[in-house]
Amino acid sequence: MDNLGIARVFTDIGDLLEIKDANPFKVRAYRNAADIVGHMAERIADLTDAEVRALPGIGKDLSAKIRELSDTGALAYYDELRQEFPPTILDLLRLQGVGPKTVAVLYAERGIATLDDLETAATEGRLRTLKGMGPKKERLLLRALAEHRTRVGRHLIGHADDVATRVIDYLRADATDTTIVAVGSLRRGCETCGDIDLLAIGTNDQLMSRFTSFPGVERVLGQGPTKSSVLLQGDVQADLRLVPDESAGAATQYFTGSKAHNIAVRDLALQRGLRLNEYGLFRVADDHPVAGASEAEIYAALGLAYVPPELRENRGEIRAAADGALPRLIERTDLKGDLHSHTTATDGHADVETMARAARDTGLEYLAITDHSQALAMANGLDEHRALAHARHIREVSARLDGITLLAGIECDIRPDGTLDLAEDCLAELDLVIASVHSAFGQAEAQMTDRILRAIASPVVDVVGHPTGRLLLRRDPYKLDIEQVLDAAARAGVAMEINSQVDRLDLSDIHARLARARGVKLVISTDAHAPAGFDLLRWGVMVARRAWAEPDDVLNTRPLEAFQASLRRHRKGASAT
Ligand code: DGT
Ligand code: CA
Ligand code: CA
Ligand code: ZN
Repeated sequence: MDNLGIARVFTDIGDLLEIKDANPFKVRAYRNAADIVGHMAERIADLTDAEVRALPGIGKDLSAKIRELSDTGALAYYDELRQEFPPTILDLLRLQGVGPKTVAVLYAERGIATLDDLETAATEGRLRTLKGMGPKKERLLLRALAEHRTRVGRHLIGHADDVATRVIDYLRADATDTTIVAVGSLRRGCETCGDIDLLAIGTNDQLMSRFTSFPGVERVLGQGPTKSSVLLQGDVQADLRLVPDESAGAATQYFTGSKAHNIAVRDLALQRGLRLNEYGLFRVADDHPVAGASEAEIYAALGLAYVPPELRENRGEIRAAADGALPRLIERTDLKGDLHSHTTATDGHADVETMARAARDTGLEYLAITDHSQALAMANGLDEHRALAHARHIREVSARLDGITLLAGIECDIRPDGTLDLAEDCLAELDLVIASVHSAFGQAEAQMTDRILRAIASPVVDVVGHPTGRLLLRRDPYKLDIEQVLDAAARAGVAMEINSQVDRLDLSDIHARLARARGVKLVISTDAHAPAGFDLLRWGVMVARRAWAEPDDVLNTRPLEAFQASLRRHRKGASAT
């Protein structure tokens, strides 16, 4: 079992123990272990027992459990714990606003163990009399259930990509002459994927049986000579199709989608007397093949520039391709720096120097260290005094290291009333201030909008971090008049962050495109809490590409000096509103 699998088991154990009302220290020990294992750069299976025990908060007992999981893929203690409850009970925790304490009450007092049980009980009004509940909470539960149903069966793109890579590597190891690529929503860079679509090009009699015998397959849903589907562990479905060389481009184009893009391209083809399907592009009149071996030749035969997969959503890309007006999309290699990272000073897992070296190793020229401010007490947030001491330390490390420059920044909390968590004269001493919301997510739209407008009005704020607060598949964005916020940001010269954490991707593609249209600059940041976190930049770049962003739209494509000059705090004539 890999690190993430182990982290997931420990998270479940923490939840089950809390549902059981176990000792809070024990609960915290498992959650802490989940956090540490989930954020480690090395495979924990590769560490010695002594190295595992040297990790913070991991003693003899937890290290033995880690070993049992990594060696056998199972844990007797976990299995026993799960026996005490119906297997569905953890599903309830996926609902917004439902924590282990609520689950414990629902189960003990009403016997609720499934989402369906909960829906029935809430609809019949049987929950409002429970301790700590009421008609309002009952309504919120019903809404959370409805939201949950729109999410089931989808997966974060980072997760879908990991799984797809493993399947493709496994298939390729045995089929070196066959090209295998991911298509569908994964290739388009969508924030979540319903399933994984793989396309193999060539002739290979063994490929389908090898696919269905991939070690991670839980169930084979269908197997044929050119198409098979499997359900993988973790409830991810994967489809594999095999097509001959001459249809490679047509099939790649067809199965990449989106459906809306394909329909529009097919209509355009028909207007030109051509028929497009997954086998090729043909003349309607006599079925003569016109193109099919590559995507580029298909788009060219239709009079279109090649449309990058991230733009294929029927959001104006076909007209732009016809007019030669497609953007020169930003690429990962355009980014010169990362502007959001945490260290052990707050809730990160590595010190300043380790983070700096890791950023340098991924090719970055500058990195802003932006630990939390004091309001995040749980994360050991910095007060003014510690923030300035931390800034001195960051600058010392920066002076010592070659090949990377550190910016002494902060992720300053925006309090519920819109004031900043640290004094302006302290923030003015730093090189970069990200202002973010981390509390009171339930505020009404007008209040939340004013709150963020007030932060933007402060002359020391350079960037708004993860501007909508969403957690994909878990928490909806807070209510916000995004257009009003973007207009204020444009006027003030404040940039909007695209946060690259795969469960945030916040701003979204649609909002980031709106930001560009309103004249707001973007930044793409990792929010890394560990050295491995810098790899996530690719996902932020993906969102920016889906937002039609060119390098110039994104401030951290600029070399250090030009970047600093473009920050709000150094811009001439930047106003407070
Ligand atoms: P997903 O899986 O919900 O994240 O989204 P997709 O886009 O991967 O959708 P999926 O897996 O149902 O189908 C993969 C691609 O196959 C889709 O993007 C376009 C193509 N496709 C599937 N069904 C149709 C269809 O009925 N018409 C057309 N034109 N294309 C289709
Ligand atoms: Ca798909
Ligand atoms: Ca599919
Ligand atoms: Zn944050």
